[in-house]
Formats: sequence, C-alpha cells, structure tokens
Amino acid sequence: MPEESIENINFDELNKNAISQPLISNIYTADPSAHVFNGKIYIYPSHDVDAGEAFDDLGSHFAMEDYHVISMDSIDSEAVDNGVALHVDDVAWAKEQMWAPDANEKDGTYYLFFPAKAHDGIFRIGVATSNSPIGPFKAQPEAIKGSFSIDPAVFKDDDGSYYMYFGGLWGGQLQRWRDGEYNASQPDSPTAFIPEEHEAALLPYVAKMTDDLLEFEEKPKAIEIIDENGDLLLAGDNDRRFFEAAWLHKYKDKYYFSYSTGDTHFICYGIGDNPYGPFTYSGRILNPVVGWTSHHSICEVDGKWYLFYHDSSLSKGVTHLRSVKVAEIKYRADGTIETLDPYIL
Ligand code: FUB
Repeated sequence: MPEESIENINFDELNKNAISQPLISNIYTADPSAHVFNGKIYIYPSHDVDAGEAFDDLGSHFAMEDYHVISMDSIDSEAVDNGVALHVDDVAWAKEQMWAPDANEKDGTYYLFFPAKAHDGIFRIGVATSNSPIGPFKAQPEAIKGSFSIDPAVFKDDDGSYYMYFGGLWGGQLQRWRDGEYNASQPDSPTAFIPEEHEAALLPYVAKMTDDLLEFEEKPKAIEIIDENGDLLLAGDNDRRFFEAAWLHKYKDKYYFSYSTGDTHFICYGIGDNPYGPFTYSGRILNPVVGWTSHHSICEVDGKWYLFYHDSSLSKGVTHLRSVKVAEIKYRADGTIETLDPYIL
C-alpha cells in the first residue's frame, strides 16, 4: 500500500479487521521464509530496525544487521523468537543491509541463505551453516561465487536437488546486471537501467545448488514469466511483472513461482512444469498490505497451505518496521489460488 495513503488509515479499525495478527511483537520482523523441519515450523525473517535512515527508493532505510529465527510448535501455537542467529559483524564479506533470507536443511545441517551488501556496495548472497534450525549460524568466508542481487529462496525438489531463486529491482540492484556485469554508473538512481515499458520486464534468476549447498552448480538462468499467449510480461505491465521476493513451491506436481510486484504491491504467481519455468502468470495471492513492501513464503503444514507474509500495521505504517503474519490459502480445483485480502473492511 503506497506511503501517501497511510495518513488516512484508522489503524485500530484496520488491525481489528486484519486476517491475522503479528506472530511476534517484541521485535519487528519481515520477509518470512517458512519451513517445517522435524515436525516444527521455523520462520526465517529479516529483523527490521530503525537505524535513522530516511526513506528512499534505494531502500537505504532497510538497514538490518542481524537475523533471528522464529519457531512454532504448530500453526496455532505461540511464536518464539530464538534470539540472534547471525550478525553482520560475523560475516567477513558483508558490510550492511541483511535483507530477506531463506533456509533449508540437508543431512542434518541447516543452511541460512542471505543477501547483504559487500564492502564494495554490491549485493551478494551468502550461506551460513548450523547443526540447529535456530542457529547460531557460521557464515562462509565468501559470498556464493557468481551470486548477485537479493532475496534468495531455496527450494528442495522431490529428487533431492536444491535450487536458489533470487533477484530484486531498484535497491536490490537486479537492473544493474542487465548486461551480465554490474553497472555502477548513476549510483543514486534506483530506476537507471530498468527497461522501457514496451520492452520485456527484467527477470528473476534460478541456479541449481552444488551438493554441499554452498555454491551454484551452474550459471544462474533467467526465469521466464509469460502471459496466457506465451509472451514474456512487459516492463510496463506493473501489476503483473516481477519486482522481488521470489518463492517456489510445488503443489500437485506443478511448480508455483510467486513474487512481489514491488511498487504495485501485489503478491502474484505463475505455474510451470519444472523448476526452471517458464511460469505462466496465473493471478494474485495477496492484495496490498499496509507498508510499501510485500514479501511472502508458502508452506504446507499438516496438510494445509499457508501464506507467511508481513505488513506494517503494528508500527502504524512505518515501511521499514514490519511484522510477520500467517494466513491459510486455498487452491481451486483447477490449481489456481484464491486471492487473499489482508484486511476485511
Ligand atoms: O527487507 C528488505 C527488502 O524489502 C527485501 O529484501 C525485499 O523483498 C523487501 O521486502
């Protein structure tokens, strides 16, 4: 929901009518990546703080420094904040801006995947490991070779392969990689190098992970999001094209690639037949929440499917002080997902 509408919001009324309440309120959390490990729910969010940075379109106000893991015994039970799991000071290659993370498990080791700005100001994606899903995590000395941009999401397919989905526009720098190398010119412009409205929209990326989950096994490939005619979505198709917050889940043998449209504030999805796509645009999962950003994950818990998402209702609309929430989603018989309204007004 755009910032300019916030002054007109009656937050008491809105919070009363929200489809869910913040899972925790002792700290601000955002960008929830949820997984079930050993029968318990673990949520890997960003940890929002107010570092005093002014709002800008490069996301400078998202000045996060560490990660906490939230756990829940069941979907209705109390959510527990397990404290600091990884701090930027303990990541040799990272300087600042610990943005949306994800995690996964392999052979009893837990892997935290996270983006951060390196000392040269370029976003990279790193990995940290632990023998516990709540950490503490120990970071690899260097970022993943060939990684760039933000918002990693790591999906485990049924054959045991793991794939990382990533990318984000504006402050997430994806547009600076259009020609295969980082373009450092016009450093203060979030929209430099964004395609013209009639050109194909910028695409997110996917890469299969190596067996040890510490590197990419292949050069990242662009993920095509196409319309009902098989054409790539255009950059001017602002209500449908990719912006950030990639997620991949599988439902009844189909692959669902979901994402945020950023400045139009929708969580949308496309459906495909394999982890690389193409994904055919299929609709909206979540209408705009309070706050500029929208970000999510989708996770099956005890046979039901849930959308983990965030909004800024607890902070009364402060864009960089968000709270993680959860709501059930429903699939129609044709495999499409019913759109959720975050507030019933
Ligand atoms: O939390 C910082 C950034 O805001 C994330 O990386 C984006 O997805 C957006 O939620």
